[in-house]
Amino acid sequence: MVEVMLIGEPMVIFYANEEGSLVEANSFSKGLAGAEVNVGIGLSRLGHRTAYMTKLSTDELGTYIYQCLKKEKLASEMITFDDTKQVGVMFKNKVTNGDPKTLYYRKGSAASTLCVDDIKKIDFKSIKVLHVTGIPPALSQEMREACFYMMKTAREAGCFITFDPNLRPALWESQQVMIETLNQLARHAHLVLPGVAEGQLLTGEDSIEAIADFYLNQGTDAVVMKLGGDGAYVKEKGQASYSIPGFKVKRIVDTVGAGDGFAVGIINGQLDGLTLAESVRQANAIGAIQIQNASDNDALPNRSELATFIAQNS
Ligand code: KDG
Repeated sequence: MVEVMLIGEPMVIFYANEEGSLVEANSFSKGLAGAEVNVGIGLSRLGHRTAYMTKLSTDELGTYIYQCLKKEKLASEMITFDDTKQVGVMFKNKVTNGDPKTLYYRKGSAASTLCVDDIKKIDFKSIKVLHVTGIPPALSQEMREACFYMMKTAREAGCFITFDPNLRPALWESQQVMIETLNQLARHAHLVLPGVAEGQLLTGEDSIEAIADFYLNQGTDAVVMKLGGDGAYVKEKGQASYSIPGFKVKRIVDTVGAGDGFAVGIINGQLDGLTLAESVRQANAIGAIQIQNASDNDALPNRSELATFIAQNS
């Protein structure tokens, strides 16, 4: 039985091997990227049967992605192919600290053509958790409709829905459409996982309390807000808010993928029957592991690596 369902656009990423701007970079390493695929890999490594719906090209890059997904043991029944399209490609520069620059070449990709008819093939009654991010609805009108349909149908079928707004302003037609669409999608989620800056932009509120209240008043059960090195702020419907401190890291290598690692920790904790506070602690740990590695998913831990990290850093 599939425990977790994800839908998204996987990309081939080329990481610069030398520090500096992409203008000067000459040598790159190849990898797999994509917010939802990162979450899928993380959950699969922790032993959860995870299905990933996407559409790939049949060329070498589509084949590379397919092989990576198989290697990570993601359930592949929902992967389809289109030999007239390409997969998305992205480039990332190498930084010594903080956020790298990313460039996307993904418009019109195979995955961006996924639509409501594809979602109709999913049996949500047999799935425990649906995790959605704000990236697929930015990719095309079909994908946007598919996301609304998917969240509504999954909720009716009794799935637990987590939603990470994952803002990518460059992919949207306007900031206003991005804000309206993502806030509407968040209404269908049980748990919303914004970063502070994302929450401020989406709600127009300044404080973390007011951002959380915005989503709770919309009908979500809980909000877990990512506070970077300070950990996370949690507010559940009808309960007092609390914070869970973050883990100290020696050196931040690259922040991309930290939010995906965070989502892995939350979902893993919920599937394992942990409290939300215990799940958030795991989420903080996986986020901290992620920022110490340049890859979007190479460092995602298995169960023993996660336990060791928490034990050594508590
Ligand atoms: O969250 C990590 C992602 O940013 C990265 O893997 C690429 O999914 C991606 C995107 O669309 O930005």
